[in-house]
Amino acid sequence: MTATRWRAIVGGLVTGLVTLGLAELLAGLLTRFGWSSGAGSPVLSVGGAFIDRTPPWLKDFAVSTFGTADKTVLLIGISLVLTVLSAVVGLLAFRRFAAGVTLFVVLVAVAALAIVTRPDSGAFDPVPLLVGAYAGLLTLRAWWHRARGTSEGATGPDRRALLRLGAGGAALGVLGIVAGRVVSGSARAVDAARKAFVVPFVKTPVRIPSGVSVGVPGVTPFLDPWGQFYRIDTALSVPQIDPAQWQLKVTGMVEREITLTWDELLAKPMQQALITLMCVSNEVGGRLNGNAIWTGWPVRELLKEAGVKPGADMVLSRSSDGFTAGTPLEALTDNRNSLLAVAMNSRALPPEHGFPVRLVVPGLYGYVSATKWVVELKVTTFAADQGYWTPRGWSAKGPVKTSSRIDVPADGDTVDAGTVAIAGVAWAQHRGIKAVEVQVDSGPWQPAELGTEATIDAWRQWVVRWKATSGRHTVKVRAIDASGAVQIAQEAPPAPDGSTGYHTISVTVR
Ligand SMILES: Nc1nc2c(c(=O)[nH]1)N[C@H]1C(S)=C(S)[C@@H](COP(=O)(O)O)O[C@H]1N2
Ligand SMILES: [Mo]
Repeated sequence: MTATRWRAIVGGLVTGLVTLGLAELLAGLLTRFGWSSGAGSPVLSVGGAFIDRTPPWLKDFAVSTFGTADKTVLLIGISLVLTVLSAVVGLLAFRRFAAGVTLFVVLVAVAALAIVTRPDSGAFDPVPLLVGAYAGLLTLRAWWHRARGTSEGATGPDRRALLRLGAGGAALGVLGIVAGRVVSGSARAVDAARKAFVVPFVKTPVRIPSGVSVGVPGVTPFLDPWGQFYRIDTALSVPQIDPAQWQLKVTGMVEREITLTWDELLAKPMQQALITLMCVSNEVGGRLNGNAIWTGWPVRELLKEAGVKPGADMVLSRSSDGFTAGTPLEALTDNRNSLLAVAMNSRALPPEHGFPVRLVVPGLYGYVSATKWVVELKVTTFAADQGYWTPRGWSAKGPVKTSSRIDVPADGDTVDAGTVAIAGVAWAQHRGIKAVEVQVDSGPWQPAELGTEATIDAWRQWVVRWKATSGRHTVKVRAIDASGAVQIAQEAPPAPDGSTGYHTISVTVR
């Protein structure tokens, strides 16, 4: 490639970096200081728009190939595409400056469209990109003049000036992107509000019975240790919501629309409940579930205040970032502990788990119930509305399926002959676990010893003390819910309404 071409490409890259660096930095500052909820970031808004428009086959491919790293892969992909497009802008600009500028403007317009159409986009959110784009255009023009040698008195490319411009622009760009990400990571108001948060008083706090643990090392702890709760959502960056700005609107088929503020919510009589959350994407033996004590106000009380009109059968909850879940009305109005939760294990919700307010509903998979950063409850019907995942190939309704997991030994472990504790957890939220059984090779199903039942809404630990004899063995587990229904043996993948099959491991005994 000729030197001119290289210069053109570098000019395009520097233009792109200056644009993004300035935009990401400004967007980060707006978020940090509470002027934006984060939609100002061009990269994250384009990424978010992409996620929401990803066809189900591509999403399934991404998740099965990259797992929970799928978001990182998406960001890497966006960076690569942006790099190529910036280079093209540079090359075009060298042929005809106007052509390069045209492509640049088109790209900025696409990103601006992604920004203004984000569900949580605010009035200031397009500003960082526009400022960045203006600086980018100035950079491109300056580069073009110096590379062409068309500045006054010049006789050829001004290599020194190009080096300065290139290094300066690239440094500004990279620093801006990094600094923007860092400062926007947590909004000041959110940090302050979480620090000042005092867990609301509850009349009857959850008391965990002493026997919930079977006392076997390596078994999933009854309550997830702080910071280790599984996380699943479509958000590329964690929404930063200042509780002082937060509102929950109750809309749709109600007698009275209601707008609830943070202070009003905290003044309500709060309850505590132990609930094991569960992701529908969990594979047999997987770990996409977690147990916590949630503090919140029962959703049924709010719906009572609003007055649900006859004919409604669903509540579509909406998060600030546009995610929606369609929950059967009944699950939010019967006597179960469906909560507008403000605390997890007696602390403010972590931002990634929905601060300031989220829904938790015992007995349903998270995708149809556990909306984080919740801002609206629309009372409606399954005929009229759909939650986020339904048009993407998942069932409209998602009751949790009875299931169980072997935590120890791990699949493929080698253990000593003698008594070996086989142990794990089993769940059938809101029905309760009656029994767990283990089968070694093709032997009889043996009953496990169960941890005390704290509530039918949480998992139970179980253990079987196995007289292990040397050789290779296959160990299977199955759970039986309180109604006597045995866990489904037939193997099925997570889509469309939850995996089934018995968790099976192989162990070598020496
Ligand atoms: N706003 C929002 N809430 C959401 C989701 C989401 O993508 N966005 N995902 C749901 C899904 S699929 C699950 S399994 C649970 C997970 O909650 P956790 O991340 O606190 O464990 O959140 C639910 N709430
Ligand atoms: Mo999920």
